[in-house]
Amino acid sequence: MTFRWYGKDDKISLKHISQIPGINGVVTSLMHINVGEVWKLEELLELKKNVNSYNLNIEVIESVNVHEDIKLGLPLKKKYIENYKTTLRNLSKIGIKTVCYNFMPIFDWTRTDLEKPLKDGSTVLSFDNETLKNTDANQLFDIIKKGSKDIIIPGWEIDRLSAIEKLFKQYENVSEEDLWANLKHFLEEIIPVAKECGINMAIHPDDPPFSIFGLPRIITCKESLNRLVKLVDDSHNGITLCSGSLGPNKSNDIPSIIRHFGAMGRIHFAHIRNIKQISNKSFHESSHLSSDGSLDLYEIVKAYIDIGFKEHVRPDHGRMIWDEKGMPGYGLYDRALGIAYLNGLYEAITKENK
Ligand code: CS2
Ligand code: MN
Repeated sequence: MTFRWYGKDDKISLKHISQIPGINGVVTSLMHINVGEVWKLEELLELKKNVNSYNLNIEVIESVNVHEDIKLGLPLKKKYIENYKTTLRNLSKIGIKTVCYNFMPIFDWTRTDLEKPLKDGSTVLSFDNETLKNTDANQLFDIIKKGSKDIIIPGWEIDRLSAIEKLFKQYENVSEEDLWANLKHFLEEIIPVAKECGINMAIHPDDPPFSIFGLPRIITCKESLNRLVKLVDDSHNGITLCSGSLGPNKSNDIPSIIRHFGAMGRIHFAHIRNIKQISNKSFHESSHLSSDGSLDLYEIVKAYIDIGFKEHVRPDHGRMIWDEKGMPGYGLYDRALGIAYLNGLYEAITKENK
């Protein structure tokens, strides 16, 4: 069991994280490195030392982001792929075995509201497709900036905003098939290095799992994940199975997807969280409890236990509760409650099985 920690600037301390029952380590990254640049060994060693001093390990790196030039297949991809390889080699030197990344054009996860109030006064991240239709990318950035109270949210860095018009132009002629070809090229370059370093690469599904603003999005369902694992048919080419990202698409049967890719040994990392489907393409996040959302967390945890899953798990996002102030989706309290619940499901199901 792990917890995402955003480094020194995270309001949540390693001390508090280490007090969550059943925690082994953190999922983290070097937040200040611009996408495409090399992560230096000295900085990684320092990060590791800091985390270790709280009796925690760095279990997973999330994410080493992929430069847009790689996704677009532009000439500079060569340089950025070489940098990516160097970063992987440096990560292996501090003992990292799992690296999460995503291949979403321009935006990482996308929401139309970061503070949607629920009846109980908690707030959650939500996505309303009607709102998105009437919002342009600049307005969306304003929503994110307002909701985040100017805390820099990964995936929503200010430098992305300044480049947004250019990026949209660059993606105008990039089809889904082009994006697949660029992903294949990236994996053909990266996976041999990952293999040599003993690192499992774990792609995070697109969140939400469908196209937004007409941009291609390709990692959205079982079929696309099947295609992904075959692009480079090597066990180091695997998946971050995120229930909350695949969940908004009602035809994604998460437990069956877990069983399918688990049997293939291709799930290298698990994000477990719940969402409430409102209508086709609209949803909001919820507490982890099955009855609060649309996903059955019992069936999800059971599927992981049945496949003998031995990789790392983390709760993903949480609600903001108990007047906590901080990065929307990444507060301490509700994610810690999520862990307690997942621990309970895990203990109950494993004991039942015996
Ligand atoms: C999150 C992502 O949307 C989600 O479910 O887990 O922010 C995730 O961390 C990144 O997309 C991974 O690259
Ligand atoms: Mn996730």
